[in-house]
Amino acid sequence: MNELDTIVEAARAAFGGAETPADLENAKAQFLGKAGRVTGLMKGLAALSIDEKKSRGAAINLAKQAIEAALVARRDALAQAELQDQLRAEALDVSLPGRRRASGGIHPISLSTERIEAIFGSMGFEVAQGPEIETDWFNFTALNTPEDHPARSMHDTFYIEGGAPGAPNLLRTHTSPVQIRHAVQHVKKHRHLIDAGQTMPEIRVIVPGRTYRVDSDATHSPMFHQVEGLWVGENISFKDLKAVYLDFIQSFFETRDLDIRFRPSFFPFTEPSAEIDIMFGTGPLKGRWLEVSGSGQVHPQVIRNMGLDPERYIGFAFGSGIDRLTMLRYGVDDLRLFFDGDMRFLSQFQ
Ligand code: 2NL
Repeated sequence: MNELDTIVEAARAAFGGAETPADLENAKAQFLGKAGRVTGLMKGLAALSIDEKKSRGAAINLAKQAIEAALVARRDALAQAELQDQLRAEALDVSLPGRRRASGGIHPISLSTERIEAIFGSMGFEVAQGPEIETDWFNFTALNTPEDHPARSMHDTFYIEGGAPGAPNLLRTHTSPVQIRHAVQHVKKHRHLIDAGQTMPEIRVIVPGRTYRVDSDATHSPMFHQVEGLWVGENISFKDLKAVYLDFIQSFFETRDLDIRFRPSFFPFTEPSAEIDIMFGTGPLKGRWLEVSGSGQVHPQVIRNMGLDPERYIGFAFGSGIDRLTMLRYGVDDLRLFFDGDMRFLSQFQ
């Protein structure tokens, strides 16, 4: 092998051994750079005759072209390899399953509340809302609750700062105050009809919502949910209460095989008053009377506090625990499960 072939072979070997573009450029300098071996051969031409220059020069050029071709080939190969590495590193596995966004759900108490609103809505009841922080007047006095009634004690009610002297504001103990607020607005709106001796549209409203009492065990929570109902007109009686409540409770539990009974009771805001019990004819609760609601004919003083004449207007009211109705409907035995926020429990309602 002549000297030029040896240099070309050496260049090919050096280029082939270069693993990176930088290595390759270093190898190139050894052959084609200013101090490189090919450049050295060119410099040697100066000492030769014209004829020798021609033939030797042509041979060196051929060798140089071969080296340049090897350089370009190796550059391409390294670029290809780099591209392949990059493609491999950035590859997407399109067969992987997507990441799902976890979807929220509706809390069982909210599910019950929505059902209750729909059922009473179908019977022509409006749904009203009001403040959870109440005045002593709307929560107790307007509802005919005497100053010394145990429900008004510090022991039973959460009192908070603010309010009238001697009558601090409080967290509402029932949703009745919202019914008083609603009734007062209703009466104000229809005052001209009432005063003209004409017929006022009936008050027919339910108020679901959060209520608060100082009480905490497996069946009592300091915050609980209540739905109260109120129907006031010129001729609304206990038979209307019985029809409405029976229809409601049978719709709520999705069965007609469900009995209802009224037991005499006492509330300051109704007279007469009654507890409402229900009994299932089938299922796990079959044959047991279960207390689900308080009720009664709205007390004349409460009618007066709404701005109406009790000689002319009469009606009924009831108050039921939404938490308890929900426990019965789903067979839940501990009220606190509703408020612990445990997904293992809550996700069962989705
Ligand atoms: C109970 C008792 C009851 C009422 C609530 C009421 C509301 C107005 C006027 C008269 Cl605006 N009464 N509400 C009446 C009787 C009973 O609830 O222990 N519920 C769980």
